[in-house]
Amino acid sequence: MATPAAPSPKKINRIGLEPVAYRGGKTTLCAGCGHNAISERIIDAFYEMGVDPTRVLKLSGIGCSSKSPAYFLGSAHGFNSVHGRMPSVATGALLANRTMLGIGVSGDGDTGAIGIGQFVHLMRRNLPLIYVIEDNGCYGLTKGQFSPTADVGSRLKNGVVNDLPPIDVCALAVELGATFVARSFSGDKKQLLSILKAAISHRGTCMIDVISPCVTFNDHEGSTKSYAYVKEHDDPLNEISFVPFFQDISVDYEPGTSMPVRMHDGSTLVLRKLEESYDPTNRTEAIRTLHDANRRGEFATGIIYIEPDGMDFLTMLNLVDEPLATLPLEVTRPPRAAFDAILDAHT
Ligand SMILES: Cc1ncc(C[n+]2csc(CCOP(=O)(O)OP(=O)(O)O)c2C)c(N)n1
Ligand code: SF4
Ligand SMILES: [Mg+2]
Repeated sequence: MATPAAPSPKKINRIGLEPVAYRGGKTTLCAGCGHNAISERIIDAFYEMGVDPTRVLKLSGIGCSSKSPAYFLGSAHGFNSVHGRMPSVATGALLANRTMLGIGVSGDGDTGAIGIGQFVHLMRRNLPLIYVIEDNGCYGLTKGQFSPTADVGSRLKNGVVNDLPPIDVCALAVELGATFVARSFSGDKKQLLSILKAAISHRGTCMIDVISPCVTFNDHEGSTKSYAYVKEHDDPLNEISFVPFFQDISVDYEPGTSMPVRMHDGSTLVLRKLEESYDPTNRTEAIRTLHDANRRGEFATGIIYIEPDGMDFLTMLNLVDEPLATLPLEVTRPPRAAFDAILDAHT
């Protein structure tokens, strides 16, 4: 009798979890929506980096995009907040527990319209948070109206033409002080995965604008956020290799054409220049490059700006090591005698 084949070993990551531990609920978004592809990459990135999902805080506002956190990391802590108000909820939550890894998912409407005030202050604070914009140039959930990232001349299905200039959320983030700014495309698995893994290693605000076509309302000819248009006009600035701190591999790179960036957690990001002489550590150059690409009707993708050693908001506040959320009552509440002393001083 033939001996039965030994079962193949289960695929696990460095903390012993299987990929299924990183999945969430079944998506209720339209089949083919770019947002679903982004959830898949988030699942892959957190699995490959061996992040404990129970130590993750996932947040969002309102929109099809903001429903996405329900579809990844089912055992993480989640908060689906109010339209455009996720940044303040994230700030409060991370202040209460600085040991959590925060990821927020927003939409171009959620961020660029009702939430623009909150977005601006989040970018200048450098809160340690991965902030993903699932950017389809429209309000998908409310049936496809133009959002503030829609390009001039872009057309709705019913023929209406957008004649307002767009907000470039990447240029805005760079200008305001975000320390990790990237742009990608939901259809570019490799690039988006590398960017997300690097973002997990960064300490500070990671603003990642992902062009994510809305197949139901904004994927037709005449739209500049359709799969066909984005594929045709994607202009990558760099090719990204990422070596996490737990892989003991020495990184080979050609000086002049590649640039290694040492991340906060000891990982290495190697950026091979595709655009001649592009330096992603130069803020002014980043903004100029984004303006040039916009003028040509192209999307500059990749790591647009990176400052690996910038001071983050929580460090700046000089918080105690123990998370505020778990400090015992005896520490957070002054004793009766202290209150009495204050009252006595005022009588
Ligand atoms: C205070 C408030 N105003 C307006 C709305 C209606 N609304 C819901 S989602 C949305 C826009 C969503 O667009 P976006 O953020 O781009 O997400 P998408 O659906 O395109 O992924 C709007 C205007 C709301 N829910 N709450
Ligand atoms: S309406 Fe558009 S954005 Fe919303 S789920 Fe469908 S394809 Fe995605
Ligand atoms: Mg949208």
